[in-house]
Amino acid sequence: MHKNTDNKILGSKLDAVSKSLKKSIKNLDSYTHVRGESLYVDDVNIRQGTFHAVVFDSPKAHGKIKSIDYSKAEALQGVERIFTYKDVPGENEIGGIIPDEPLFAEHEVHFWGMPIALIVAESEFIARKARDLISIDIEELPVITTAKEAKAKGSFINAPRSFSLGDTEKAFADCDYIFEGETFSNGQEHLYIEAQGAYAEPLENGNIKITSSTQGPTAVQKTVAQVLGVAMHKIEVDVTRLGGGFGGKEDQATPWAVMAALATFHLNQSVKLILNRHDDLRMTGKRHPYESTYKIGLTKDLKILAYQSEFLQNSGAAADLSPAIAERTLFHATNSYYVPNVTTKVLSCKTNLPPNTAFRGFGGPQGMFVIESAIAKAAHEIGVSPRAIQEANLLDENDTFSYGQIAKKVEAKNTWHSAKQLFNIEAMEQEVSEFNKNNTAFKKGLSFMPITFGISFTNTPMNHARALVHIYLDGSIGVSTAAVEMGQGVNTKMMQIVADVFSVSIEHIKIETTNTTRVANTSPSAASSTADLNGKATLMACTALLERLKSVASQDLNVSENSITLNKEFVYVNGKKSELSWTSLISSAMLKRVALTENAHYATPEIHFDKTKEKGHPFAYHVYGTAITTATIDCTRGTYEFDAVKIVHDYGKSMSEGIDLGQVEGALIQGIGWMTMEEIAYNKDGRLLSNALSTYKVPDIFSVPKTVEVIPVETEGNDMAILKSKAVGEPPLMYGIGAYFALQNAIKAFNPNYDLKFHAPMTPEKVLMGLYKK
Ligand code: LUZ
Ligand code: MOS
Repeated sequence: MHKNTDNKILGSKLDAVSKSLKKSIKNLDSYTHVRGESLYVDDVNIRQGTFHAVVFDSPKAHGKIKSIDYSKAEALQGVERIFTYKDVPGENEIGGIIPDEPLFAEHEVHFWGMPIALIVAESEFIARKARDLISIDIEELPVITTAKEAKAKGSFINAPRSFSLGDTEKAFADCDYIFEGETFSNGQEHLYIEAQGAYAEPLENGNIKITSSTQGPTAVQKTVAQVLGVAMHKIEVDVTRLGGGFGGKEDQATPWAVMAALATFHLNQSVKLILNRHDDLRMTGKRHPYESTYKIGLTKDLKILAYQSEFLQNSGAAADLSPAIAERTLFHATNSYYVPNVTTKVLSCKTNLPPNTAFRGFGGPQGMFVIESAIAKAAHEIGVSPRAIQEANLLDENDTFSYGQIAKKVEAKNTWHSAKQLFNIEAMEQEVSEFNKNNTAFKKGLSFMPITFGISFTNTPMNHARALVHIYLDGSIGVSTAAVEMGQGVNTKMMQIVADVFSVSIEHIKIETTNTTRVANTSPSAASSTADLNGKATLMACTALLERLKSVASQDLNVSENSITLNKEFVYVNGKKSELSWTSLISSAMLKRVALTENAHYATPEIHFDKTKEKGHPFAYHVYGTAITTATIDCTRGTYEFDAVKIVHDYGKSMSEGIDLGQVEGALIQGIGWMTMEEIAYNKDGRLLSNALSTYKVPDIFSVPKTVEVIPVETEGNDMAILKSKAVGEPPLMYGIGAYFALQNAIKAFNPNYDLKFHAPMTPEKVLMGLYKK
């Protein structure tokens, strides 16, 4: 679907396209993936006698547990034991930010799908059969499913947060236009291809090894230790790779690993727990639905002078990562715009849904959707193109974000104007208006979507990583970091760094599994920061080893250290190849008893944030970009297609064109899915209705835009990014927001009386209602 950019369109601008993008390396995993040889949790060679586990979960969203009868299940042949909260030797508590989440329900249940017990049996089949034999009596309590209801009842996770800049109240008095409204964006199912799972095995002395499909090995280790009441060093967590995470395994891979470990702890036998798709959909949290209100004030020349919004986050039944996600919503509430007077507030509303969690963008997309809605509303009422308002307010160098950070190396205008020029916006608009003039049964719409996304964990103390690099005596290299490979290609990037520093071919390098005994106290692989943080640590470790090797070479060749470089597996002196090869150099270092192992620690410099003032400099840098989306709607059916999404994206100096383009395309489609088709539905009793892929529609190959064009903008990159290649994981998801507004503009072309609604996803049903609503 990616089309190489036509040289004619680019013309002389081609030179402006980043030259470094020529560098292209295949994703390391591509070979084993296509051969079906890549290893996941379910592929672990299980020990003889391994038990299999299934979770028994609540069949009601809220209530008091009156009684549970396990006797029939326990009597089933092949059932080993059923574990409940009574079997927890340490704390029955898994909450990461706030301790408000039991591993197993004790006397009350708070969401439909809340774990109550773990059935351990000889086979998964038997455990499932046993689950059907458990009877439970629950006295039902009132169920809250929406954030608004929770707010009305005063049901919150924690205290609200609020950011402000300037004097919003006063500024509204100076505005020529003021508009208010409300928006809704729904949740989103992660739908990682590999469901949640873990395999626990007993080692000697009560130690336990866990293979987990987690983005956060340390979170698993810490929580297992806490629940079992043992020290962290008794627990080893190992991760080879995940079949996708998208944030769904940042916190919510933990309970399953803990349960498997708990059973192993008691039985001294290996235990495997892998959720099937239905259990996973029902028991795990998703992207947070948000109900929000906005007030936007503009001057006659379309400058946004004041902006106010209140975000109601549907957090679900426990905090999970909700407070951090709420915070990121505030950080991105003004997207790519400079607004001098801003007041934003977020309330994490406690409901009886599964605890909602991290999902690519981490609350940022929800915040951006609201200001884009406010701009669309203002444009509609004033009678200008939304684009005119967007363009008049783009962020500039040295503008201040509402959280106090000063914008530097801003590419908002650059990507915007490059997109207009490179994609020939006049021709695109002409085509849309001609089409709309000549067609009644079909209409086209076009939208612009600029993005600005902050890179770093918003929680400053999480921004660190380590790398452990061994050079073995034959010259081969083993690299361990905290980075978890989940399909994003981070292992390939780590390998590139090592190959670059030592100038050796990738055949010499192995990226090890992510393991808490080799790299400890890690942050999860999240926040788009994994390659930056772990890459910087890897670079530091390799550079320290290189210095040592240069010293060895200078002794062997009797030349100064400064004259030495490594090039294609040979030592060069003053740029000239010597006889000393990489492998001979390593042998020599061994004979000289030089340490060939290095451990490095990287902590992002400069960042800080003061929560008491809600001001600081939380992000190492920002990623920018602009997408132009065109859509065609079928005005008889309400169905639609995306003709094209054309993007100018700020990759910095990409390390790998293929991998980064894959991230942009994947994120874009995931964003379009969230905005246009993926419809999470719970009934008012809190039961998930969209509980299978027959009722939860995700984008397939037919819903992908006919053209996706991504042009890298020439930027210097950023020193805080690894090798000046900017983080790419999350930012492009937000291009998908443009899909909503392209559809909305197409509806307006058909029905000029359309009363704008900001209620995502924009499903065909909603398009149809918009087309014919008077
Ligand atoms: N996870 C997290 C994240 O714990 N903190 C963050 O700031 C974040 N941002 C994006 C995605 N995951
Ligand atoms: Mo995340 S939303 O796990 O970066």
